[in-house]
Amino acid sequence: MLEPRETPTRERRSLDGLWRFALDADGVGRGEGWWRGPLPGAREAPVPASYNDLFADARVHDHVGDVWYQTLVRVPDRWAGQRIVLRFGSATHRAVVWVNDTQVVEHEGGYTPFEADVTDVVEFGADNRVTAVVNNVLTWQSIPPGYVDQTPEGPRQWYFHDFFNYAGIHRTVWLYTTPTAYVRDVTVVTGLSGTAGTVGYEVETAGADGTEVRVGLADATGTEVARATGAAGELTVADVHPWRPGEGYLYTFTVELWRDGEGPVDVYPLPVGIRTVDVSGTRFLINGEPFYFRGFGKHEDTPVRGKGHDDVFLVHDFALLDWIGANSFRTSHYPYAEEVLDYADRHGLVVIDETAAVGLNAQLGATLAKTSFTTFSPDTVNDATREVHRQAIRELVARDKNHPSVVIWSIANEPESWTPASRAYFEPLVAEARRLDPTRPVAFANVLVATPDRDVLSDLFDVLMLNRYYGWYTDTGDLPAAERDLEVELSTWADRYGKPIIMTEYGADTVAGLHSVVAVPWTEEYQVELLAMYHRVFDRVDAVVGEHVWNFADFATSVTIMRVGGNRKGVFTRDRHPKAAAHLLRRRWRGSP
Ligand code: BDP
Repeated sequence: MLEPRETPTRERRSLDGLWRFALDADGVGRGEGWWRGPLPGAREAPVPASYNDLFADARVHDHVGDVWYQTLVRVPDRWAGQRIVLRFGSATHRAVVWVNDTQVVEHEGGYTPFEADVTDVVEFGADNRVTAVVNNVLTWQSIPPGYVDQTPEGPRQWYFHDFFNYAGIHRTVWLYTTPTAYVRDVTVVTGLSGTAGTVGYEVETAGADGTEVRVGLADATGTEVARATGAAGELTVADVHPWRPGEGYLYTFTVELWRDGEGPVDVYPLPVGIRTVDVSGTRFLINGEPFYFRGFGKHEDTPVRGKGHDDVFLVHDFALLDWIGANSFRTSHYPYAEEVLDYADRHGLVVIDETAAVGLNAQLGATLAKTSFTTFSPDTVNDATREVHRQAIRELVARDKNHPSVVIWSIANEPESWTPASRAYFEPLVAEARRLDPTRPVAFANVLVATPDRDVLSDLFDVLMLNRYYGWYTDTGDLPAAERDLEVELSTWADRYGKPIIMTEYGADTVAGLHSVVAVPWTEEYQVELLAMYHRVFDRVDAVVGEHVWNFADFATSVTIMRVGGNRKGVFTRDRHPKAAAHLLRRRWRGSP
């Protein structure tokens, strides 16, 4: 799926800003046809942002069900004759959209884009009403899953993951044009051989009878280095400048649709980084060289705006990643905004790209949602859930396949992975991820109870990604015991699988400003000592090829007795101030004093 861009043949207009906003506490808006006129009430909400923390109102914060957004957009006369597309970067967790009185699209899944061709629905040279109903309910058939209890006070949402269920229109909404003959999709696969690079490509067009596809590749100075004709092929670049961690060198791959006598009827440029990714034994290779992941599991989470994308925090978070010496991060636990991946491409950050399949795990559910259930069953995570999960993988790959920064598909976080049912559930999903993209390793983040003796999934995957909390959830406060237990477990994984191991989570809740001369849990000193202990072990286990601390920053969670003002495992506070551990990491990762 292509991002909307301004090109010689395309225009785009952002619909971001204040929209009308209405809470549909009684769930009557769909029946009453709220899209047909101005929304009730006087509330307004910014797009993009989560709505939960905007108003001083618990009913909004804890709302379960539909909310409505509405705006007016003028479609210029000069756009007549073009194809007009309305595109949402995301709406969490599902949405139905109308333009004027016509329903144009509905979409399931809170973290991937969707769009509708609205050419026949809009009025040119006039204001058009765009209305979206956004629903935040998590069910056994959503990714991530959850369930709703009916209580005397109304519906109560439960879920099995450790981040607050922020909802709303979280990413930019675009109205954009394409010509009627247009480039619908582009897939590139890059390679390196000696000093040459290759860009294999496939272009999908629509309405393009009688046109010819021409492609060209320009280097970062704009000099054309290769060109070809035809919808599929391979370009060769002599003396290639590869994309590499720390240096986001990008070429521009430009697709043109030519019609005889008319010249290019559509033009679409795509940034392309030429690099390779491989797994060889216990090594993770980028451009044939061993790569060691240093960084974090992150969240899209900031004060007030929740999960709304924000360029200020984008730039600031990447500046902090650079300051601390991180070279990579995981999009825990859902696909992040496209702007984040574009930025990672340009700045040479390496990304583990994750679906929103978090919490497929009855054991975690028992802690977080105080309920007992069987993870995989006809009444809980079932075949229908798997289809939603499969679709989530498809949409992730469709959106992110061309990003050089993305080097691993993570198809789930901490699912149940020790039962025959879990294997039956995951086998086809792994196959699907490989079918969709044979070029990138596939992995999942393994939960601490799924030790090498219990786990039945890891042979299906290319890289072992382990989330471990020795010294926190187990061996609490006992770092010598934690050090022994961690090393035994890591060595067992290494011996048994001979695959690269990335520690995708390790950390300790830490209240900024809490100190103690004796390092006890929750203090800054304890976080420092715990991370240092993990690092000693990583350095002794050769198969470990990466360390991602949990978490980059403190983040909002649902209410449980395990959390005080959210999850405090951040190395930075929620407003991005460093805890003492930030300096430890900076010393290790940058070698800075
Ligand atoms: C793991 C989860 C992560 C949590 C973390 C924690 O993958 O989402 O936030 O533990 O407990 O179970 O801090």
